[in-house]
Amino acid sequence: MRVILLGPPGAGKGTQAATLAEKENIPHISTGDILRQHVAEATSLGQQAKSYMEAGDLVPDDLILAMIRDRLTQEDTKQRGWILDGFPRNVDQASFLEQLLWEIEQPFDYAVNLEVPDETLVTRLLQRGRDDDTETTIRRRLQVYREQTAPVIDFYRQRDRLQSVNGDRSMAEVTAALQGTLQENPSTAGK
Ligand code: B4P
Repeated sequence: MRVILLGPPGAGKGTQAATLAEKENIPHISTGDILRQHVAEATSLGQQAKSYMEAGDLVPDDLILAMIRDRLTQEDTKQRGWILDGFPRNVDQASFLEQLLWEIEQPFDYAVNLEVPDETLVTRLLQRGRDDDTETTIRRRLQVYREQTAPVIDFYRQRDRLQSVNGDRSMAEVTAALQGTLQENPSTAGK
């Protein structure tokens, strides 16, 4: 199974990707987690990414694209698939991913968009309280989402590869809905 999980900040991408990856025994590839690891280790990438993340802006593509190429060409992605969480975040990243997956012969099954209203997103993120979960940063992340990430939904809709799931429910209900959606396609079921 190769799945791209889309949705605004706080939609439950990270939460659901971790659950699905464990159930399916596939790698969970989160660009947010990889970046936070770099920041924690103060690598050169982490030092460059930190200020963008703190401001709620996207980290520039020249840093992100090399990072994702490196991750998707590691050995563990070649077996049972993967679940991508937090990437692509703009249309240029989506085009890059399309080309990369073609090159490495790993076509994805679906992009699944988790739909959650803004009020729920803000409440969830304020409760979580990560460093970038302040009211100002959350507002900026939602703005960046609307301007840069939302067009990625149309990118996959135009390719007839988009599924939508209502993420405004309990975690278990969202997981069940996601699994149902992914298994509707006979080419992904059981893989
Ligand atoms: P991410 O780490 O991707 O952060 P996110 O979108 O805010 O989180 P996510 O949506 O996964 O949170 P979740 O719902 O799981 O990105 C952080 C930053 O990194 C970005 O702002 C950007 O700067 C940078 N970045 C990452 N990828 C990038 C890229 N490709 N290009 C450029 N920059 C990039 O969790 C939210 C909370 O809701 C949790 O507390 C969870 O427990 C709760 N929750 C989840 N589901 C719930 C449910 N059903 N009910 C109740 N609570 C729920």
